[in-house]
Amino acid sequence: MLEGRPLIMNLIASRITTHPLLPRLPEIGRVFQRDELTPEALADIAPHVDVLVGASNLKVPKAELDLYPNLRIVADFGVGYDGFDVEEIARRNLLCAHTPDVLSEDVADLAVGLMLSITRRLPQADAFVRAGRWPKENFPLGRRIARRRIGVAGLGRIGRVVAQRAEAFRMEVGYTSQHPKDVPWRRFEDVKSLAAWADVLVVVIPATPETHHLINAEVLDALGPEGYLVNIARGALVDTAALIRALEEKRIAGAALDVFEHEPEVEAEFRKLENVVLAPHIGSATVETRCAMADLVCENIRLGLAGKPLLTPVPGTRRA
Ligand code: 8YV
Repeated sequence: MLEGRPLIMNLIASRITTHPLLPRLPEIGRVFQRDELTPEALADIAPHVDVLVGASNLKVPKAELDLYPNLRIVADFGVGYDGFDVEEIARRNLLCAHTPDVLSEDVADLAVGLMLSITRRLPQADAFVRAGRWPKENFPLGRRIARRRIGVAGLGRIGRVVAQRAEAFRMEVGYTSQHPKDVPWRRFEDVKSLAAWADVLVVVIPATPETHHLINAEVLDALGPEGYLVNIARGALVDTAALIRALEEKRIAGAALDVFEHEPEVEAEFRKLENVVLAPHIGSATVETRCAMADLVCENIRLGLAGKPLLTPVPGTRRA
């Protein structure tokens, strides 16, 4: 705390002008942009920082936490917290909030959009018309999704919404989850058997050391040459080299990806392939949802600073 106002260190780059959180933070405290500070300025300010703001695509490792000896709250602008050292945050008894639920519908919508984009070849259809090819050529046939099988790998908050949307498309739903759920859909023991059953495999599993490269060559081969992969979770869940090989060798029909192992860098091979649809991690990227996420981040920070229970603490960390 400096001059009576809480001090907020923001790790989200200020160049991201579309970010609705950035103008909101000064309502709560004095904000410093981590990426704009010189090492000397950082050293001066760091001991006074109360709140650290990050996002799911940023890293908050122990070394970052070490900089702020008086830190009280870590706020994540996102539902996923795989970049945050949650164990260390809990060990230090810090408050830690994230933004579940408010983004589930948008992320699920993107899964459906990607599924339709890859099966009906929407990006190629758009390019075909723009290039003036329609009067002279036939556009190749796509594949239907109605009455086909969707495998939701990870029936959590977002996975459930994906499954509900798929039902409206009259798809048959299968899923994996750590524990059986009270849902009318078929549960599979593991992702390989789900992939073998499904026509479209949608990955909605949190990234942890245990789920690293869960979607490997074996799972892709189980999905098979008629099967499509949709990843809206994290790039690290998929063995990228194995996926590129499977796509190049047409051992799966296609992949639609919103997330990448080394994002924002995307492997050059993906850009050359016809049987992929690529998006720049836009699952939650609508005005409405990003504003709801910003509201939730601000509310959690306010509550935490006031010593009141957080609305959405990260599991494994304290609520108040
Ligand atoms: C965001 C996300 O892209 O919530 C998550 O886990 O990956 C996304 O909602 C990200 O947090 C925004 O920077």
